Amino acid sequence: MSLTIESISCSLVDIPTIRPHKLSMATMGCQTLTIIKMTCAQGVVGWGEATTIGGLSYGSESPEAIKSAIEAYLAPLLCGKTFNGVATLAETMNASVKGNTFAKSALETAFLDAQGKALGLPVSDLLGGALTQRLPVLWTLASGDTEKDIEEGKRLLAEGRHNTFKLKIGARGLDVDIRHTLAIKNALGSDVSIRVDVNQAWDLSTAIKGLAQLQEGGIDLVEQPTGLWDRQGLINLSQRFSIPILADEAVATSHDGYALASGGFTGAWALKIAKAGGPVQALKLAHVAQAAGIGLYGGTMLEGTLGTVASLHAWSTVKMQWGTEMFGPLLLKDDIVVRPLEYSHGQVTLPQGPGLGIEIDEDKLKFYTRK
Ligand code: MUC
Ligand code: MG
Repeated sequence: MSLTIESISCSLVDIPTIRPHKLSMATMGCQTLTIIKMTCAQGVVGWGEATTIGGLSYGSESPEAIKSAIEAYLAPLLCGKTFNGVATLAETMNASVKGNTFAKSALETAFLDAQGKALGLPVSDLLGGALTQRLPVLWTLASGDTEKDIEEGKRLLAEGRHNTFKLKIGARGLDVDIRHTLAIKNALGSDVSIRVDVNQAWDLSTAIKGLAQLQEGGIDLVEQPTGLWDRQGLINLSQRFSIPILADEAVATSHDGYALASGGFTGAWALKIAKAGGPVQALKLAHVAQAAGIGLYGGTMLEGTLGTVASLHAWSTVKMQWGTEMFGPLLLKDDIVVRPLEYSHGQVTLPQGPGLGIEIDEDKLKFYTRK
């Protein structure tokens, strides 16, 4: 189904978080969503989101740079042109703009939303069809305080909202991080799956010590222990320990996936639409993983509902052996959609309806847009 893009507008939306969220490289108190409105001929409107973490401390595109890349370069390339699908849209963007996968992800999402609405089909149908309508979702305990994290974990278990938790470590010394992790593991009980995300903070020798202790302590998964550039180090660690390693920052596109898999990496990969350049591009990495026998995990950049739902449509079409972390909207004090997502029993429901299946509350969008 061909669509002519008439205009693209872009807003920076600042929403406070429910509590400080501490990662190894930044502490978040507010999340900035870059929101795209794509208006196509016949009045069809698609929405997309590009979100990163902690300004420029996590990724190489800041919210302000994403907005500027879209307004100055990508929107002029796309407006006035007709596309029959995401393949030609991506080809047009990639022919003139290198990198900038966050910005491209928002545009690919908005085009899929518009195309789904025009065809009367959910985005998951455009991506191959959903295998499931309910996806597992863990929660990240990252207040920075062991006792507060235990309290939060116990409350969420009692409410039945989540049964799997990820801890953010790496900002403090290894001994402190191991004590913190094992205290939470012991307090929440042996049935609860605990994973950690180091966000690249360890050098190789710290990683070797840390992985041995986490493996011994019954932790289920260690995410990105070392620098994203150290591909060989990550491959060696994955072969040396039986605790599985989840590559996150090290695996953005299908090219990274191919290099890791052919090098002998044995762990799992975190898919993120922002790293890859959109839901379709992220699924290309998923297919490399499937071909190589590598497990998958649905990752987040702590997006609001729009970006979370775009990811869920993609994740619903493949088997996620390690579940997902699509809890971003729950970390935000408010959102810009009319109906929030339904989270319960450690799962989230894929919205129904054409396109992404969500309705933007344009008054709220205006209220939270940076002036
Ligand atoms: C990351 O690196 O995984 C995902 C969950 C969370 O708390 O932070 C993000 C980023
Ligand atoms: Mg991570």
